[in-house]
Amino acid sequence: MAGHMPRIILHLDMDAFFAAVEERDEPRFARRPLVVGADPKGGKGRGVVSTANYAARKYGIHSAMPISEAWRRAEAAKKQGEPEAVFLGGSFKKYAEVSERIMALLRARAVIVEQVSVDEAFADISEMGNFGSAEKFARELKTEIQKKERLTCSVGIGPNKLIAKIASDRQKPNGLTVVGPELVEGFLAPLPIRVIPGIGPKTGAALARKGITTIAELQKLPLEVLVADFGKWGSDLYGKARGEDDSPVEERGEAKSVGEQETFEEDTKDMNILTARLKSLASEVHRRFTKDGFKTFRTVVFTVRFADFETKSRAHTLSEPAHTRESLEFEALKLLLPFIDRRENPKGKKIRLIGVRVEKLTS
Ligand code: TTP
Ligand code: MG
Repeated sequence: MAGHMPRIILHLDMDAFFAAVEERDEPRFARRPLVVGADPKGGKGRGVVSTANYAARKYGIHSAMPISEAWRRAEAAKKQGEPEAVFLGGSFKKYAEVSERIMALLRARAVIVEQVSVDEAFADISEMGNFGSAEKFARELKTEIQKKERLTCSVGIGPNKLIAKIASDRQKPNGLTVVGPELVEGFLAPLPIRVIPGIGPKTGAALARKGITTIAELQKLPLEVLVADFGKWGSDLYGKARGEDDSPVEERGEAKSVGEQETFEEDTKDMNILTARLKSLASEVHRRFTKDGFKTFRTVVFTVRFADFETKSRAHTLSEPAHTRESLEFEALKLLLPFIDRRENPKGKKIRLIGVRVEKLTS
């Protein structure tokens, strides 16, 4: 089982997401500064910038900035002879569809996925076993997203969600930053404290008054001092400055799926072991599905990771919604079989991990 392995967490964040989708779909915008957001109305517009591509960010334009300010900056740049910016209203429906397809690509490779926003997700990939394999996993994921969606993303990998999240932001755009457990302190030390999620203007200003702007400086503050100043949040800060975070990756909110996975002690292609473990996984998925208040599922997804880490998923959508443990077991078993024979496993590779997930849920 995965219990005693070090955790390996991946964080994926699409680059300049809304703007990148527009650039992709409208070649005439390619390489031009692009601002997605409210109508600027020649500088009189109200509302804000949703996002700007990297060319527009060079003009100082960024998310949440008043659109009138963005307009002013774009005009100033134009006067300097820089390319004229394009302002677009954007289509949230389109971005949501692209987002769904990207999340599906991630879910086809990782069983435990937590989507945190339209363009951002965590995956627990501890079963990769080591950070080298995890890095390869991330490269393949990035390549697939590039190939299928013609979009770039940035990925961070770390021993927990905190480090993975900070890491994905370090080399944007199109970055990949891997921080193994032994590198955590050194990775954090030179960074400004505001990269720590939760340190906003208020905590930032309070720490700045103490002369603290980098995480290295924050690391030097004793626990008692932080608790005296910030209470419970102070002790959280103490841990975060050291890169500590044990929060699990979990599908939350209105879960779109319920899934479980298991890594075997030893790679196997023994049919008896595989069916026994699959049944136990299916029971566990069914237990959580019921506990979380779901009534029916329509899609069953089965994932295998072979001994060489190649990962494949197969899904089956039923013509009618189902709800019993038996039907889940039965469907999962049907999905497993091709991985044991020639159809999906021509080289007869052993299996390292299996996962079962239900989707298209009703509650
Ligand atoms: P982000 O991931 O924060 O930004 P981004 O993807 O545009 O750029 P980056 O390369 O730095 O990751 O947000 C994802 C999308 O969410 C973004 O494209 C537009 C939308 N969004 C808003 O509408 N308003 C906001 O204030 C922010 C931050 C994002
Ligand atoms: Mg993003």
